[in-house]
Amino acid sequence: MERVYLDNNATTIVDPAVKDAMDPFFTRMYGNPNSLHSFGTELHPYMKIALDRLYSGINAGDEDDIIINSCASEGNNTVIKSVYFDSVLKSGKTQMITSSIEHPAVSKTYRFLEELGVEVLWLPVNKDGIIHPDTLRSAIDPDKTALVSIIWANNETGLINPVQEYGEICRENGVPLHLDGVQAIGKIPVDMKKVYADFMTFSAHKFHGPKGAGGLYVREGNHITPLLHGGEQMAGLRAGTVNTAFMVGMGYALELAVQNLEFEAVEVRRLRDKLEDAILEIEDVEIIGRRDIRTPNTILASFRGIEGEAFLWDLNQRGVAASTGSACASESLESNPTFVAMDIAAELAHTGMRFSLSRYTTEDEIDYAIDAVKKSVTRLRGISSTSNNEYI
Ligand code: C6P
Repeated sequence: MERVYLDNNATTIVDPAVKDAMDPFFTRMYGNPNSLHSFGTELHPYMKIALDRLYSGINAGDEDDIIINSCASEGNNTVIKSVYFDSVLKSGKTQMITSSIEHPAVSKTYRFLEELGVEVLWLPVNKDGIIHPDTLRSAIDPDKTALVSIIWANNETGLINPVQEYGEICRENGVPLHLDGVQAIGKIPVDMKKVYADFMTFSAHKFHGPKGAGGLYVREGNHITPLLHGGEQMAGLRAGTVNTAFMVGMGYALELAVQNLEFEAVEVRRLRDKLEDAILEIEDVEIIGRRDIRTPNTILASFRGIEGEAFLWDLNQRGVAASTGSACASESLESNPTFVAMDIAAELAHTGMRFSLSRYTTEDEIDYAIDAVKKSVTRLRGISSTSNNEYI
């Protein structure tokens, strides 16, 4: 086996059928969809199909909006900054709520607003690694809170937050709720008629679509101040020529992802559990978060005594691609935010390894990865227990 890819929370392979669906829009139907001639107008039916697929993929209402953009980081920035412009600056609500386990696309945006004077409440997680609804209930203040933004499923642990309850709490208090849905879509059902959120972000490359394509769901009745001003694309809510190929690819990828949800829940989970059980046979290993409240594809494991970077390097030498945490933060030497938020002992803070599967992961790959992980742990623990370090 040459290489095994177990970093699907960072990005996924593009489904070949999605690639085929995108192909014509690079060299045959390459017009600007805003042009009035046929090169532009011939794209409209394909864009409509893509949008319909996105609406039905998340069960959005007809009057809701989906703004096509470049990635989830853009969607997260758009919502949070829009609320700052609309509510904090104009209506005087001074507080914004988020959690301590957000992706940097949310946490850094909140920190930026904090520097501008917004009072930010960083909700802690409970012992299960999720934000308990009561924590939100006691923090929210209808007179002060301008926005609640919480991650749906965490990218490092896969832990799923009780978002339906958040929706009810926010609705009762008249405070808008934004969900970062990036790691939920394609792994668990995402139904915007069941989950009452005002905004929800997603990114195509997490569900076998292209990189550089994302979407922002906006529930009917909510206002967005654009992050990008300019042309009238997306009804003036996001300027910039629409990447038709990527939009088509994202729509089709979501349709396929939804069709494969049962496969994720059964088969991807089975392979994940097989890997997890094998990891648990290794001494001094801790898996972060209960299995039953995690996305079916994700494991975050702490291997006591093994430094994450060294482990990653060793696994990579053996052809196994995993991750010490979020790919965006992999160059930072800070502790993994989930470990910090979950108050996991400091000596474990740099020992986490994330393994994330997809519907393309095979049984042979998992068997190979199990063997590689065990060999790697044996080697690295051997190194740290010998004073004469002959391996380095
Ligand atoms: N997380 C990870 O390794 P973009 O890249 O902008 O499409 O997605 C950003 C993003 C936002 N929210 C969540 C919950 C995410 O997981 C990500 C991407 C990857 O965990 C890459 S940093």
